[in-house]
Amino acid sequence: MVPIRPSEITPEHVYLNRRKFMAGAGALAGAVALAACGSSLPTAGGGAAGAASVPAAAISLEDLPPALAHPEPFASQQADELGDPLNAYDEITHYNNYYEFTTDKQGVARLAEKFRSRPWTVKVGGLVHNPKTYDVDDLLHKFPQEERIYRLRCVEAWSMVIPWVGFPLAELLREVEPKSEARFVRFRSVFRPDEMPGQQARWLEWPYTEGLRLDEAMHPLTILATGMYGKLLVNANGAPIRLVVPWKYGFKSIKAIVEIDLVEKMPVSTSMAAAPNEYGFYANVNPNVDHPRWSQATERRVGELGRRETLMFNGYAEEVAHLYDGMDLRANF
Ligand SMILES: Nc1nc2c(c(=O)[nH]1)N[C@H]1C(S)=C(S)[C@@H](COP(=O)(O)O)O[C@H]1N2
Ligand SMILES: [Mo]
Repeated sequence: MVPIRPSEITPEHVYLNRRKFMAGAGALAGAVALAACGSSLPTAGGGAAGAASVPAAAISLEDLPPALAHPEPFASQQADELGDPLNAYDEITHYNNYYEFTTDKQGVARLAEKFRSRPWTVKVGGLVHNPKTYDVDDLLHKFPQEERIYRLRCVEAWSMVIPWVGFPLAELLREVEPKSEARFVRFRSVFRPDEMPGQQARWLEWPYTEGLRLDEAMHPLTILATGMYGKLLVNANGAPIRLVVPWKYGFKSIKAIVEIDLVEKMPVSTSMAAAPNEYGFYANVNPNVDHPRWSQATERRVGELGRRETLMFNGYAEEVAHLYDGMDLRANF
């Protein structure tokens, strides 16, 4: 069994802030953290899902576009374009970062089980000509849902290969027509402390917030994911709709989005607010720029022994490097 380093369990800023909070509250020290340390990772292989993972039971498969209507986990290919195998459905749905619920990656799935991800609306506004609030199920039918097999590389240096289903964010943005002053897109997750125990304390700034430069948001690789393995997203992966930006560290791929605003100024993301010297706005995967407290040169692919090299822009350099021409990637981390 590969020992999991604490840095892979919880980003340090979260750990430290939580300790601060716990000390302040003088409470529940036993509940803290790193409980996952000795436990094993989910095993690789075998894509089949447990019935407990089936989301949104109220929606019948006939009401879903074909790309999301698979009764069992389905992917059109078993590997990414580099030839590396997909992670298993059970791995992807049971090893999660979702701080609204818990910092225990293997505890998210259970804590998120009862979260109500429907009905759900996404409000798109700010500097746009046609602000609009969408029901998420209308989005499923309005835009063609397609499979995208992407690597997800967490800033904590673990990674997976995930067959998302979704649609390009650019299609939604074109529909609301950004005004010429719009330069960034800001995303906000849902705020529901009653259902999300992690939000009951202010150890991070809620709601979880992220941002992209407008050209990054319009890039064809950037998607809003509505599904995974041919099925609707489960709560642990950010149901009913989340961002996926495959060339950036995973924390940019914000879950459970309720609001998207076009803005003029660079948004301050939750991670930047928590530790500005450790988490930048760009967060492009870059093996040459280490995190202040650990190397980013290599990563652990969940389900594999040993480590593999981290690829520039997570292997998407050909598609996205031009977005950063002339930029100092060390300064703009
Ligand atoms: N709202 C919200 N979005 C989030 C997070 C979170 O805690 N809250 N964690 C991020 C991090 S750190 C990662 S690595 C990915 C993990 O996505 P996954 O659990 O679907 O693999 O989600 C990102 N999106
Ligand atoms: Mo992450």
